[in-house]
Amino acid sequence: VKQNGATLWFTGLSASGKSTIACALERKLLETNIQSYRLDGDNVRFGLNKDLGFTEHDRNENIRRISEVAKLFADSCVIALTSFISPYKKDRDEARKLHNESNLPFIEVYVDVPLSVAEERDPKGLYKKARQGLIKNFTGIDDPYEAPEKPEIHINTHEQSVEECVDTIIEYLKKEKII
Ligand code: GGZ
Repeated sequence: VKQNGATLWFTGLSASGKSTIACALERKLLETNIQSYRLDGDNVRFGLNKDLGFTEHDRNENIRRISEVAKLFADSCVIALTSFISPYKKDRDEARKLHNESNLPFIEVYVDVPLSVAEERDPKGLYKKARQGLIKNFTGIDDPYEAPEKPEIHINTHEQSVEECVDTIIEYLKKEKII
C-alpha cells in the first residue's frame, strides 16, 4: 500500500487518554493496512531518553528528541503517533516547525480533560503522590500545562468515547487526504 507519512502529536495531561486513543487509532489504521508507529513514554523514556527527568530543561529535551524521531518516521511514509504530555507550547511549535521544514504534515491533537477527571482516574496513583508532595513538579499539580490554542484536532475524553475520538481523527485524516 502506498501511503504518505505524517505525525499525529497527542498532547494532554497525564491520564488524559493520549495513549489509549493512539493505541485504538493504531488498530483502526492497521485494519486498512496503514502503517503507524506509536512513540510513548514506555518505549522512549526507558531507552533513547532514559537520561532525562521532568525538569523544564529535561522535558524540553525529551520533546526535542521525540520530534526528530517522529519526523524520521513520517519521512519514511509511516504515521507517527506520539503520546507525551508535551506541556510547553514552545516545544510543540518547534516540533511543528521541524515537520513544516520537511513538508511533512504535523497534526496537533489536544486530548482535553478537566484536571479533576484526570486526577480521579489516577491509574498509577501518581496524582495522589503529587498531592502528598511525594512527587515534585507533577504536571497540573505543581508544574504547568500550556493548553494548545489552535490544535488541528480537539477531543475531550470526558465526553466522548474512545471510539468517537478515533473516528474524529480518522475523519480529519481523510479530509486532509493523509489517508
Ligand atoms: C508528569 C510524570 C511526572 C511528572 C512521572 N509530571 O501517566 P503517565 O505517568 O504514564 O504519564 C506521565 C509520564 C509523562 O512523561 P512525558 O514524557 O509524557 O512528559 S513530558 O512530555 O512533559 O516530557 C506520568 C509520568 O511520566 N510522570 N513524573 N513530574 N508526569
